[in-house]
Amino acid sequence: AAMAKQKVILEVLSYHATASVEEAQKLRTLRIPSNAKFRLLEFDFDDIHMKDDETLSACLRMFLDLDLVERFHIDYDVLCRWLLSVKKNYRDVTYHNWRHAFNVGQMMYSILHATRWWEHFGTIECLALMVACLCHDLDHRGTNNSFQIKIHSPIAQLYSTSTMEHHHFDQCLMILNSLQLLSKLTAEEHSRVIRVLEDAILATDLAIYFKNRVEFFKIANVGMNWKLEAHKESVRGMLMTVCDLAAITKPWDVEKRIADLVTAEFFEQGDLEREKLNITPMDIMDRTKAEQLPVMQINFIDSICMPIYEAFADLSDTLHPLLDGVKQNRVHWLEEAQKA
Ligand code: 5BB
Ligand code: ZN
Repeated sequence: AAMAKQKVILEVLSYHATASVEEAQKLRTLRIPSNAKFRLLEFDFDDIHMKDDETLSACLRMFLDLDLVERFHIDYDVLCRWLLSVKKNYRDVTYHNWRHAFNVGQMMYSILHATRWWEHFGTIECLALMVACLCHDLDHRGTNNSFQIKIHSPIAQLYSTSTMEHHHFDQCLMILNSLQLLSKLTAEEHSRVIRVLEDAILATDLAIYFKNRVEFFKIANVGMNWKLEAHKESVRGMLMTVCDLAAITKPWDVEKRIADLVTAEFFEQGDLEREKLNITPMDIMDRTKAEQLPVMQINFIDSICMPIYEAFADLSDTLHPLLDGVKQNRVHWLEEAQKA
């Protein structure tokens, strides 16, 4: 069984894109604009007007500003090659692509700043969280966990729960190791980063969010004790979900555009299920049920989004704008539902 698993691991990881020397050289010599120029501290940040190069410069700016490069003696050239590789190992799928990962990273950065929680987490955990955000959907195929299981994909043979999330983490480790991004960390620092990183990437499985949120709501209720590792661990996991779902907090035009991408990707999976697997897809993936989407978004907001953004607004006043954004989008989706 161990041998069989080894074989599957090799098969799954064999596809791996690396950056060219020229690309790395170009990125290394780019001037990196300020975070203000990119609006990186804003919760209503939108990447639509940015070129791919600029998303990479923006990542460099975030790592520099969080003092991760100096603190961990990260070689700037290695950091450039690592970012290029991370970007390359996202596929050109409709929603779960590099741009999504980049937006999740920007949201984490803006939250760590606005709340000043970077002081509580410290540089090790901030490094792990930023790497986690940029890597949390690596090699996503535009299909969900249950689809991997239905098609008996090699990844599903490796992991029966949090299937894709385990794979995103494996891909993340592979790229970190192949470029030796963390080579200057002490052994203790290194193992701590990897532990926090694994928890953070696995936390982006909604099933894990549901399992862990009960505990989190209790913490949000009584207030955060930053001296307790259990509290910090809980907040880190929930923060990943907050960043992952943050499209729902954005100005309506941005939210509408991103929801259309989510919808398109869901429908593409539904089409595959109908054509290749001969099954009727669930409603959210069924393009014949497109008129139900606004109602589905309202359910998504009420059952998943509102509770977590409410809890985070309780933890820090600075996060209230995110909750306000969710509430405004709920009004818009209600209007859409009445139109339909
Ligand atoms: C979410 C959980 N899923 C297993 C079943 C469907 N639900 S849902 O009913 O809350 C739902 C969520 C239904 C429709 C949806 O979108 C239709 C456009 C969504 C939805 N999900 N809407 C969004 O705007 C966003 Br963003 C998302 C998240 C999409 C990524 C799915 C993976 C979640 C990882 C945390
Ligand atoms: Zn994601």
